[in-house]
Amino acid sequence: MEETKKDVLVEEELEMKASADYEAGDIQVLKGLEAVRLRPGMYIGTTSSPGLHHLVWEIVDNSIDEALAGFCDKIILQINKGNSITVIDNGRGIPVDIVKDTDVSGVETVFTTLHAGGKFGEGGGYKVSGGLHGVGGSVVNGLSEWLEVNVYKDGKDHYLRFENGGNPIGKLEVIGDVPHDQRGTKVTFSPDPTIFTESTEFSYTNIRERMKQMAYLNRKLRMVVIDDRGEEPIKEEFYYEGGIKEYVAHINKNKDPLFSEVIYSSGSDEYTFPNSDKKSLIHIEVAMQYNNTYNPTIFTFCNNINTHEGGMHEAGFALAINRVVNDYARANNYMKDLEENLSTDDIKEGLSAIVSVKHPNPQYEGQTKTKLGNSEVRRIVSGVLGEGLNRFLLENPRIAKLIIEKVVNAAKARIASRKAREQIRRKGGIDITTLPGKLADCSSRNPEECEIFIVEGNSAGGSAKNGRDRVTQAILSLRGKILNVEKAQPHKVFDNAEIGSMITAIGAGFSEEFDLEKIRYHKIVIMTDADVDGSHIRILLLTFFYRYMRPLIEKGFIYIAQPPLYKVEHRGKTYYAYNDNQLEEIKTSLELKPGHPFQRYKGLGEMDAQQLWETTMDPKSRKMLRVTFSDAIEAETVFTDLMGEVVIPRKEFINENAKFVKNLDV
Ligand code: TTJ
Repeated sequence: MEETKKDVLVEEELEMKASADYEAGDIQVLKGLEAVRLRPGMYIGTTSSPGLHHLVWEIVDNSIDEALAGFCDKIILQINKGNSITVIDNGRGIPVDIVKDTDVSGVETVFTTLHAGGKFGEGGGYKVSGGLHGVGGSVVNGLSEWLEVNVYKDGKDHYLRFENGGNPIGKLEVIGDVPHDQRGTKVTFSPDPTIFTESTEFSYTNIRERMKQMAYLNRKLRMVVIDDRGEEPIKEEFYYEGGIKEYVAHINKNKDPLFSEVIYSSGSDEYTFPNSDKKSLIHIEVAMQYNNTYNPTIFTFCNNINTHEGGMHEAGFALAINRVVNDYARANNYMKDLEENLSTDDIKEGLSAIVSVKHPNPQYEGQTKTKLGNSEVRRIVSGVLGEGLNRFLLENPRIAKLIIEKVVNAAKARIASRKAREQIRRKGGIDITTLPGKLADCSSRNPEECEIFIVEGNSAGGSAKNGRDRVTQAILSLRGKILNVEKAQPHKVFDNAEIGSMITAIGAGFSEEFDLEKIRYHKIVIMTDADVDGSHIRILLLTFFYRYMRPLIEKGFIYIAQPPLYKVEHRGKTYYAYNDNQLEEIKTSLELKPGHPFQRYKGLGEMDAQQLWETTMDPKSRKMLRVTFSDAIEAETVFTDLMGEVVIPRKEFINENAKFVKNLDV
C-alpha cells in the first residue's frame, strides 16, 4: 500500500521534472518513449529496486523467447563496473533490415517503438516468455541514460547507440566483421539515475537467483552470470540437462527424499487462438518427488513466471494426484482402516513439485495477476500427469508403497492434528490476559499504527523494550531458536512455546482459520543479528509465517529490520553505516585519516536502547525491508542453497557465511 503511494509521488515529481526539461529544450525525448519516462510505474511497477531489476528481465526475456523458439542455447548476463548491464545471446539476432514502409532498421524499431513486438511476424511467432510482450527493449531504452546494441549476423557486427532515454545516435551501421558462424544479439544499458533516484545498484544475488531459476525452467539453456564490479570478478554458469527434474531434486536435496527417483511427465497439446484460426502449442511439464517433511513445496510457473496464486495448472495437478493416488491406494488395499478418501492435502504432505507450462496466450488473473486462468490448461495438466503418475506407480510398486504409506499416515495425522487444533482453539481466543509474558505490548489498540518487533535474544530484547515507542511498538523477545516447522508434525508445532507466543501476540489465529481482520499489529518486524544465527532465525520465522500465516506475507505485513553494521565516531558525533559502501562514504565525507577506528556491530545486543531506537526502530530514520512473497518461497530452499538470502542485500555477508549456512543441520 505504501509502495503505491510512494510511486504516485515519484511519478508526479517526474512529470514536473520532465516537462520543465522539455520546455528548456535541453533533451529531446522521443515521442513514444516520453510516455515511459513520464510514467515508469506503468511499465515496470516501481522505480525502486524491483523496478530497476525489472529492466534486466525485460532484456533477458527477449533472449529467452529466442531460446524457446529453438534458436539460442546460451545467454550471458554481466553486471559491469559502473552498474551497466550487458546481455548477450547466441540467437538469430534482431532483424537489421529496414522495416517495410519505413526508413528505420528493425533494431532501431525494437528499441524506440512501444508495441514493436510481433512486427517481424513470419514464423518467429512462438513468443511465450514473461515480460512486456515485445515492448521490453524500448521501455528499457527509454529508462536508460545510454544503451548500445550489437547484432552479429552474416559475418558482420551491426551497431547502434542511444542516449538520454532512447535517442538514437546515428543509424544502425556495420562496424566490423565477425566469423560467419557467429550469430546473436548483445545489449548494454545503463539505467538513468534521474529515474531510478533511489539506487542504480544491481543486486548480484537477485540476478543470479533468477538466472539460475530460468536455467532450471528451460532445460539445456546455458545461463552465465558475471559480476565485474568487485576486485575479483565473479562468474557462475547454470546449466541443467534435466531442467525441472533437477530443480525438484535440488529443492529436496537437504530434505531427505523418500526415494531417489524424480517422477516426471511432459506433454503438449494444440491451442487455437480465440476468434482466429491461428494455432500454436501448449507445453506442460511436471516433476515431483516426496521428502520426509510434512509440508508441500509446490511451485507453478507459466512462461517461466512463478504463478504464486496458482490457477488452472495447479488445479490440474491437484486433480491428477488426487485421482491417481486414491485409485491406486484403493485398488491395492491400502485404505482398509480409513473411512475417508485421501485428501489432496494428505497427498501433498512432503511433496515437492514443479509444474511448468509454456502457453502462447496466457491469461493471468488474481490480485497480483499471478494466477493462470486458461481453463484448457487444467485438462491438459491433469491428463498428462494423470497418465505419467499412474504409469510410475504401476512400474515402481516398491516406491508406490512408500508413497501410499506416507499419504495414509498424513491422513491419520490430519485427523489427530484437527483434534489438537480444536483443543488449542478451545483454550480461548485472544484475551488480553493470556498474552505471553515475554511480550512487552504497546498501549495503542489501533492495529494500523501498531508494530511488533520479534527480537532474538534477551539483551537485544531489553534494549528494544527500553528504546521503543511504548504507544505503538510492542516487543516479543524469543528465548532461543524457534522450531523448524518443516521438520515437525503439525500438532508439535503448536506445542512450541515461542510459536505459541507469536500466535497469541499477533492474535489472528493460524492456518485455515487465520483471520487478517484480527491482527493486532500491521507491521510485524523480524529483528535479528546480522550473523549466521540471526539469519537462521529469520528464515525459521519466515518459514513459520509462510506455512501458518501466509496472508501476512501476501499482504506485505512482514518486515525485516535493518540494523547498522558499523558505527563511526568523529568529533563527538556518531555516524552509522548500513553497508560497506556507506562506511566508505562516511570516511570520505568526514575526511577521516586511514586507520580511523570504527566499530563493527556483531549483534543487536551491542547497542544500547537509545542507539537501537535511532538506528533501527525510529520510523523517522530507520530502514526496513518488506518481505515479498518470493522472499518467502526462496526461504524454503535456503537450506539447500542461499536463495533465501535475497532478503539480505549484503553480498559480503552472504559470501562470508555461505559455507556456514549450507552446513546448518535443520
Ligand atoms: C526475431 O525474428 C527474426 C529473427 O530474430 C528474432 C529476434 O528478434 N531474436 C532476438 C532478439 N534474439 N535476441 C533478441 C534480443 C536480445 C536482447 C539481449 C535484447 C533484445 C531487445 C532482443
